[in-house]
Amino acid sequence: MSNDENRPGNVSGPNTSVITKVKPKTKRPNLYRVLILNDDYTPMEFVVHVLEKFFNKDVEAATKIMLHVHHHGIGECGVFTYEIAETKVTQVMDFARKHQHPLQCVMEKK
Ligand code: TYC
Repeated sequence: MSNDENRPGNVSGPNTSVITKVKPKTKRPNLYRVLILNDDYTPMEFVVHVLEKFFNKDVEAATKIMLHVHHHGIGECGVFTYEIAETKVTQVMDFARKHQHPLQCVMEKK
């Protein structure tokens, strides 16, 4: 018996088709917020410079974020995929350390 149609296991019978659904496989990446923390020592102008240099903010946007952090303790610099966020955090921490400022930068999953 070589004909599948006639095999006992075939519950679908003749003239039937198996429809395989093609699933669109695009997955949204996990996103991470990059945040800076307030401290008492890092100069305001340095924080504005960091936001311009590493987060492509213009001076107005950078000043707004800096003042938000100054008043609220923490603020968002941007939202990125994991590797980009990690790179931003490293760049900011290295730059702050090089200039001997205690500025802290962290990332958190959205
Ligand atoms: N609080 C700092 C000051 O008064 C300014 C500052 C703002 C520092 C934001 C860090 O993430 C920061 N000089």
